[in-house]
Order: sequence, then C-alpha cells, then structure tokens
Amino acid sequence: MAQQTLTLERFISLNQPAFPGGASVLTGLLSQIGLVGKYLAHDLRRAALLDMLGTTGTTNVQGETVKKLDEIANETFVRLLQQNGQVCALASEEMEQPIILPRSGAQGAYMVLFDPLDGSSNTDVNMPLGSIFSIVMKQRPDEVLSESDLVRKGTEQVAAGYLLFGASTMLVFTTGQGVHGFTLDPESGDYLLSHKAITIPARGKVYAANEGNYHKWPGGTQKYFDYLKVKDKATGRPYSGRYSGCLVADVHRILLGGGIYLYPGELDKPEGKLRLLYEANPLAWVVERAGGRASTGTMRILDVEAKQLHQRVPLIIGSMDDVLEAETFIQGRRM
Ligand code: AHM
Ligand code: MG
Repeated sequence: MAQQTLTLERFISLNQPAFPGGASVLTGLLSQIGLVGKYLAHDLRRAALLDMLGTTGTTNVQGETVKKLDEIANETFVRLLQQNGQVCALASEEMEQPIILPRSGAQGAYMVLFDPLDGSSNTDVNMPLGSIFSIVMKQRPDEVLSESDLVRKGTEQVAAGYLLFGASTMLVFTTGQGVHGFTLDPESGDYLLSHKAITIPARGKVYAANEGNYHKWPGGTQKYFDYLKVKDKATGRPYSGRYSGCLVADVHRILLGGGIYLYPGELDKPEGKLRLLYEANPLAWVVERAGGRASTGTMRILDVEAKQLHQRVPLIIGSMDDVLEAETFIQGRRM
C-alpha cells in the first residue's frame, strides 16, 4: 500500500492561500494546535502510569467535576497558543473568563476558543477523547478586547476542527475550503494527509445519543428515536446505536460513514448540554463543509445568536437527510 507523505504544513501551503493573513499564518496556528495534539497524545498514553487519572477535586464554571487531564489539556493549549504570536485571545471550557493577551507583546489577530479535552468521562477507561477548536478574527487591529468580542456567531469562524485521540491521533479541520484529515505518524512526528476532502454521506445507518435520557426528552424527540428502531428495509431501519461518550469520536465516525449524533434539549433543560462556541459551532462548520447539516432541532447551529461564552445549545448533527428527518419529528411536523 502506498504510504501517505503530504505533511500538514506542505498541504496548507499548497491549498489554503485564501486564509485571512495568508497560508503561513494558518500553517503556524494549525501546526501549533497539532503540537498540542502531540503533547496530549503523549500524556494520554502514559496517564495511568503517572497518576494523571481521576479528578482534581474541583468543579469548573459549568459545575462539572474537573479531571486531572482536563486541567493538563487546558494548560497545554494555553501555554502553546500563548507562545504562537498569532493569537490575541483564548477561551476554554475549563476557564470561566477568557485570556486576553497583552497588546504590548506580539499580539496576533486570531482568537481561539476550545474544549481542551472532550469526552473526559472516558479518561479513566482508556476510551477515545478529543479536543475541539474554533478560530475567529479580531474585528479591528486596534481593538481593545473583552469577553464579548469572543462571543461570535458560528458563521464568523475562519477555521475550525478537532483533534481525535483514538487508536491514532488525528487533526481534522476546515477553513471553509473542504474538510481534511491528517493522521499523526508516530515515526516521523508529522501529521500526514490521510483523509482529503472528506464528504459525509447524505444518509447513514448509525445514531449516537445518550438514550438513558429518553424520559427527559420532549415527545417529538422520543418519537424520532422510536422511529429509528422500527424495522423497515426500504428506509434502512433499524439504525445501529453507537455512542462512545466522546462527541468528537462520535461525530468523526458519522463524518466518515454517515448517520446522526444527537444531544437534544430536555424538558427541564431545553438548552441541552453541549456548548455553542467551542463544541457545537466548530463541529457544525466542519460537518456543513463536508456536506452535512447541524441543527438545534429548530434552526441551523451556525445561525444561533451567541450571547454568552459558555452558552449551551441542543445539537443534532450529521448526514443531511438524517438531520432533516430528525427536525421533522422534533418540530412536530411528523408523528
Ligand atoms: P465534556 O466536554 O465535559 O467532556 O462534555 C461533552 C461530552 C461529549 O463529548 C459527549 O458526547 C457528551 O458530553 C456525553 O455526555 P453524557 O455523559 O451526558 O452522555
Ligand atoms: Mg466537550
């Protein structure tokens, strides 16, 4: 089998000249995120041997228990992106407030919002994990930044993607021109192009959701799940359930093979669980650019008006036809 040899850096320099600031800026930013991925992959591989599993004993801004690896991942992102020179602000699931870099130093034009360790309930059981990032630009070069400047609509992203820590480490991203996947070659330490111009099938056979929440869901959502399980050869049902507890891993499977991931709103928690700015928006853009759809159930994720840094949103994402069909049930247009 032919070995892939096109590195992330070379691919960007050949293919992404239209990125604001130029291909070299994008190369610098994505390489740095790739470097974060290398550090995290290294830590995750050895975590059980180095007392890095379990919790820190604290809770984050969302009231969730913080894992030691959540903290380590966040520190790694912050440290490496602060050094990058192209970044002016950072926001993370693990930080109540963003970090605004001093204007006196080499402050860049880009703001990076990230979930440093997605699926952290998987840390202690050697299951897949991810990191998600969204990049937006400062609006004016002389702008003095505050938190509200990072709270932007998904359509304003200039780059977005994720790192996936599975059997191999991958970096998948879009800058609006296709979705491309790179696999970390442990021998050379390079990210090599393994998945060029990913397109998501219009329909899949897989659904991913935490069905333990079934009785918390509104009737329309329940009916959609009931529908997926009915045997019907013509429409490819029943669908297979595949849920890893890691959004990145579940969306990655669906991006490559089709299907639908749902973390819907609940009767007592209509806003759902996932965060708009650094979970839903970046994945929504990736999936849309691959030909899929991302919805709250009633509207396009990328059109949701962002109001708060840690705002939550219901997320229904995946193959175009599957998401459209789920919307018909959730909106009560189909029973
Ligand atoms: P996290 O970023 O704190 O790990 O939370 C996000 C995760 C997703 O990766 C995953 O799909 C979902 O939360 C799992 O939640 P639940 O345990 O409720 O199924
Ligand atoms: Mg997450």
